[in-house]
Amino acid sequence: MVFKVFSRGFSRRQLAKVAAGAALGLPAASARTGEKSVLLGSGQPRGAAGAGFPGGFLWGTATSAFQVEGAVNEDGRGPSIWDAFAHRPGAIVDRSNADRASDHYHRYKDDVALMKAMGARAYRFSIAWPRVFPDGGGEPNPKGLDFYNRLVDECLAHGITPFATLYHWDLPQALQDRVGGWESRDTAKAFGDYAGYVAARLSDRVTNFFTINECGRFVDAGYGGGPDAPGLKLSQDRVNQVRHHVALAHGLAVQAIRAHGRTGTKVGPAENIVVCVPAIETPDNIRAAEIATREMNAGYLTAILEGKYTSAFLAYAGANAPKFTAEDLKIISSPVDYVGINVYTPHYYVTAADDAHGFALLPLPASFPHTSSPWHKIDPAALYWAPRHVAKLWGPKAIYITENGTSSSDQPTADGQVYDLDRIMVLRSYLSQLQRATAEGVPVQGYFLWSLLDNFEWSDGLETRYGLYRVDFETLKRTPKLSVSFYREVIARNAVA
Ligand code: PNW
Repeated sequence: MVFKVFSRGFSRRQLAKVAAGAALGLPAASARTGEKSVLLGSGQPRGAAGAGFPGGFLWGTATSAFQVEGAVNEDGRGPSIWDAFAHRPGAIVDRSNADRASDHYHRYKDDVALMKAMGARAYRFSIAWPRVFPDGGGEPNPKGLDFYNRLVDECLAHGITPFATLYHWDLPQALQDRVGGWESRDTAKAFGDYAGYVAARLSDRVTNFFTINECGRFVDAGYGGGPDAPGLKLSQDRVNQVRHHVALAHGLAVQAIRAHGRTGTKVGPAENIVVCVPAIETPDNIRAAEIATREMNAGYLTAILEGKYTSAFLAYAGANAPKFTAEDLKIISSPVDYVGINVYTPHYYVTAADDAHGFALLPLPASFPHTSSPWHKIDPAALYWAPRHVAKLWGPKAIYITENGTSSSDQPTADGQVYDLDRIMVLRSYLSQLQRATAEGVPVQGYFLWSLLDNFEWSDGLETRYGLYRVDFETLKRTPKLSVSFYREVIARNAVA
């Protein structure tokens, strides 16, 4: 049995009903095209029976400023730590840089149209701090914020809800030069001021903000000797202090948004939570994986959501523990409206252990499968356990999956198409596990697929492709990969397709 569903003239409530039908396991045709879906050949949705998401579930895509915008010298933008780093010989695997990237700065209208064509209802983008404050603080650059005014207006005109991330790694170079970047509390303070400035000007149209993207990545990879800007190799005590300042910056931004944003403005972190999967789903291992989640995220998420550093974290850090005050922890744990988590990969497999910690982390076999990015081990269960642990440990009002997706080799075939079947396989299996979580009542309200476009994948450069749309970096032409059809189908059915 296949229903024909036509989108024209549908109210939101009616569309929600279609979604509810999908939740009951009833196959619906594409609400976008009004045509029978080719993916419904068998008349049955794939995945678990009743593989629908809750009504009103928000489907979106995500990008970040430095990775897509280009236009690095336009309209008064100041340099960021990533500009200098991307031009450092040897820093970027494929020797590319992000001077032009996907040219989103000039093509944002086309890109919003691409989202609309998929039926996406939300866009998570980031604001480039050095566009708004070229010097990190002091004099704002109104032309910089204007870009985001235009982008937000374009989204709203197309029924796409904007979600703005305030920091996705492009620290103003001036702050790195002047005070040592995140090594200084001054940077946390400057971030709070910037957040307040943006909230005052955008919150009439942007209701949802995320503070900082992936503290867990950029602190260690940028300051601890990894592959990211600013490319420092600090000792562990200094890295821990950097992390503390980033947590403090998050809290100051939450407070600034409350102070300067319109009533009802919402805010939370967007963190690449360390994902702890029970090796085998026994009650003891599940409990152990919860304990492990709390400890393995102790330097940031746990501090934000509990207002303390766990005793195991402080004992483990020993003399390298960050220096902090009780007042700092109060700021860090300022109440948030939701928790955003980026989920790509399982980080640890956990079993129960009879020791003081209560959990053991198992070594990963060398044969564990991964995507075209070697760090990205594939286990769809990560997208079930990550939000479930967050809900169980901290009971937030809402959770967003702020990123999930995969790179893939993405070579066009002779017909010019990109049949990214590996990406579809990863997305389908991960989404089945997210559906399992929502069906059990884990309060996940939305999902942002990383990424709308091929873009500058940090130190991997332009040739590691995460987009739903392929970008030809010579012509900047966008071509939908097969996964666009897949995601459109998921959105239309509000179910795993
Ligand atoms: C995220 N890991 O990075 C970032 O937020 C994006 O900017 C990036 O393009 C995307 O994921 C794809 O890499 C991550 O090792 C990098 O677990 C590494 C990990 C996770 C996320």
